[in-house]
Amino acid sequence: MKLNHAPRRFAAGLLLIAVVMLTGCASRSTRVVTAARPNILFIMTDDHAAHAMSCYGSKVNQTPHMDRIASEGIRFERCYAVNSICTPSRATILTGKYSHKNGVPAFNRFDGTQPTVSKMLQAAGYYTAMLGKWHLGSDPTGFDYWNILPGQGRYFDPILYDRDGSQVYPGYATDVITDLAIEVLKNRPKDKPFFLMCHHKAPHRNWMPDEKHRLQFADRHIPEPATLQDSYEGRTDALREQEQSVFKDLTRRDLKLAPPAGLKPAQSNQWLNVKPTEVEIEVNGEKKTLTGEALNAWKYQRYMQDYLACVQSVDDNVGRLLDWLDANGLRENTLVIYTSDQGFFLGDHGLYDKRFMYEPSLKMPFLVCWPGVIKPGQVNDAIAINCDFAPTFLELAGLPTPADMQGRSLVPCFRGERPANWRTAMYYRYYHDPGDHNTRAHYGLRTATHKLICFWKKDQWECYDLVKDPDEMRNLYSDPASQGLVAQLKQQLFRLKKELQDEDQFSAELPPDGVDGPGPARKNLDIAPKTVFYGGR
Ligand SMILES: [Ca+2]
Repeated sequence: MKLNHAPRRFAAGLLLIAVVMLTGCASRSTRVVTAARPNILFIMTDDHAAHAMSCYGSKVNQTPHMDRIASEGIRFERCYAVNSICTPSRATILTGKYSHKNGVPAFNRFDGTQPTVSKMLQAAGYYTAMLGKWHLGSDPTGFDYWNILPGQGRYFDPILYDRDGSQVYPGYATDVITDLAIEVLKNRPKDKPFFLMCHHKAPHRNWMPDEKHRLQFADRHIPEPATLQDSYEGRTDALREQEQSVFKDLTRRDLKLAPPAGLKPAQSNQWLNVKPTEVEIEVNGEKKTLTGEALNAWKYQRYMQDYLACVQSVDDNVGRLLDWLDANGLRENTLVIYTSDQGFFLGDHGLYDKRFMYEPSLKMPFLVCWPGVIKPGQVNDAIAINCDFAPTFLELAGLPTPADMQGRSLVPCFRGERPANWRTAMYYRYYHDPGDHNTRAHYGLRTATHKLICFWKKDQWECYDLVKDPDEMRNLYSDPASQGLVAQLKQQLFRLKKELQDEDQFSAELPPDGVDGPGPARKNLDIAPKTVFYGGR
């Protein structure tokens, strides 16, 4: 295996800082270097958009505990998913590779025999553990301990399974997964650094909050985004054809409308899957039927109230974990990361879900703190991608990045540095077409200032000036004055596509679905989500 040794030097420097900080004596470094490799606590949620975090300037909620990670460490402003959907992002994080290299372009099963960062950390002496939402079809490899939700898992009384079998955990998934994370940390071998992936289900669809947080948001009016009523003028067919519209595609199940009494289970299911064009609600004891614009506005509120309530529970639980690290003397030598597998549309362009390369979906929140080593309160605008996470973990462990990983370590950025030849653009590719939301396949390029998107099956293009038009409303692709820009971006796009060895693998045919099917250790598990309905109000 050809190895890139440059990151090793960065790691050595960083470890030395940690050693000096921890021991006050560099001469003992040989013995202490191994001990000083930081613990890594990687907290990842599912579908948490950066613009639903106050440290990213949210207009809709406050996340004080996540903000604590940002204020004590570093907030990345430009961290992007290379394929904005759950399973592919998880495969990319584990392998440091794009979908066309790790074999997971859509909801297909991950081949766990391939090299992963968890295997490399484990071999280097880390205690490795994985908890919560895995969603890769095959069972985890490279972890000393794992306990995961089958498929999507459920919000209430979740089932998790490990090597030995499955168990129902009474309670709310976000609390349960945090409890389990604390248990793992308590029981870990103390003579090794740990790498813990703590993956929450929340705030994934269908956004089911616990009662405490639901009530916090139940009567709150959530401001609408400026692009909620986007008419898609000047854009390609893709926006008009998608089926992830807040107004048109939320089902009664998503909206938590209660099925009429007396329906048989199959009928009830059918009723819940309807995308309603009228909804009866009750206000101050009076029944009222909503249609048209009033119903649209109500759907947005219900969606966002539930989504944000799920996020709030995550924020509380992030606080619990940080407090636990503090109380147990682990903060100083634990690097904590908070991220999400991709972004999400919060009514932006009238949408929910992700998939598209537009900013709300492309952008991942990425916060890192490591007290004493990472200077507090930093904001970094280097273009980072989820392929970078694995090389980052490896450098923290003093390991080089294998040459076939497609990301670079972000550790220099933690120190406020921008390494020479850092990428000036990132490449994106989405495959799952038509998928669950009839989202057209596309690839594209994002630079610090512009974006070019190609919906390749129809040869339709979009181009945006992200400085003048951050909401991506004005497609410049056919604008006569922008033809030089478009040509230059196209050249860059195809150069990057070639460099990354994207030879249109999976463009004609996707591997079969497999992530929600029965895996080796989860036969006969009840994986159906249980929905709590609270009706119209
Ligand atoms: Ca996701």
